[in-house]
Amino acid sequence: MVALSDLTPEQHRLLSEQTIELPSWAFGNSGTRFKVYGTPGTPRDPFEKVADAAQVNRFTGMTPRVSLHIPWDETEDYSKLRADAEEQGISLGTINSNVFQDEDYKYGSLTNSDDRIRRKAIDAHLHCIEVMNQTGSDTLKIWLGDGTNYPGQDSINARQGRLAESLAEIYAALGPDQRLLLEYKFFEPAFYHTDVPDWGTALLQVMALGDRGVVCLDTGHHAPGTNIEFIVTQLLRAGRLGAFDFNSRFYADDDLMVGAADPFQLFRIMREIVTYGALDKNSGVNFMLDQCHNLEEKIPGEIRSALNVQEATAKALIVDEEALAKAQADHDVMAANGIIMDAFNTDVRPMLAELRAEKGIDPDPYGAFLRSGYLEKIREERVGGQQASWGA
Ligand code: AOS
Ligand code: ZN
Ligand code: ZN
Repeated sequence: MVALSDLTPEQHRLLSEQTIELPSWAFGNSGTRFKVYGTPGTPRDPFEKVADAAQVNRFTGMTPRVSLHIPWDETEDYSKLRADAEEQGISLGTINSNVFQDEDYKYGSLTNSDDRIRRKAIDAHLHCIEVMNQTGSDTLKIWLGDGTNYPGQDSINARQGRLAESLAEIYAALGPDQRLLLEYKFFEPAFYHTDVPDWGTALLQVMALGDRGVVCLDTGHHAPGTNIEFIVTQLLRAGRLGAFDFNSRFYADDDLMVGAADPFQLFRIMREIVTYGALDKNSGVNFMLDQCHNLEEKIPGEIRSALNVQEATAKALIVDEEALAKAQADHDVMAANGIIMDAFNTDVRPMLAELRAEKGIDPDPYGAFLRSGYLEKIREERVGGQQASWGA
């Protein structure tokens, strides 16, 4: 066990200031291609999604931003949405574009050889930038479903060229304080080749844009067995790790609660973040969730996920650095690994309960939310909640 008083003031500050951004779509209904199960009380519009996100922040004290998805969260009045969020103690974060749910994008969006369709996809991003200007968002996140299913279907090279040109036009429309965050994913919906399949492609594409081009690492977007923490360090070293989309996977892009499938992997990722000095809120790395709660209640699912990241972070912070440095210098493999495992196996939950008490929130966020009566209230008030997406 470890107590808050065991931490250095710097460790204490980092833990206390850590924030996680919530995805609006996690509050909507979602499912697989087989079935979407609804949850009573699901939000019917972006205002209700914001209200639910504010609840997660109220009980965890660490999720003060919510990402929007355009057009799923399209509204007439973004300044009202912004004011509503602020009134509830949160802000509107990253804006996610969507160029994967329109018939026109069947053969690609920003990579499409048809000028009309490519124009439409670029314009959809320019619209997202207009939204960002109203919501006060500083990041445009782009994930593309673009790719092909069969060799010969299209030229991989030509598509990379069109992608670069499209991104350059979008990047040029960003304000000086806005970033372009490009997300990669190795497959799905395309099965032969994907146009942004890996961190190398994403990195090359954003480096060609300029300093405000960064990469989003979604933990579920890698082949099984990939050493994700290695990629984290590579992107940090390049100064281009813009954000995480945290979630868990057992198979592919499962979008399950982060820390549910492999808490040790999450710990190893946070360990790279901590040792690189990238936990600080000014590091430029945004810690976001990208999850879908198909079976579980959505707000409790988001609360559990935030707490899982917080626990992994605390464990990454309490590693005995001095002993580890000595073991590494001595090439004492067993000792070094033992020190890391000691931290991972430490129960940090009582310390985090202390941290919450210090912030004036309930030490048990999950239980406190269930006791609050909010779920019962929205189940009664909201009828016919919104679907988030297919396997987002
Ligand atoms: C898709 O697989 C990606 O993970 C996206 O980050 C994300 O889920 C999407 O923007 C929501 O549609
Ligand atoms: Zn994602
Ligand atoms: Zn995904």
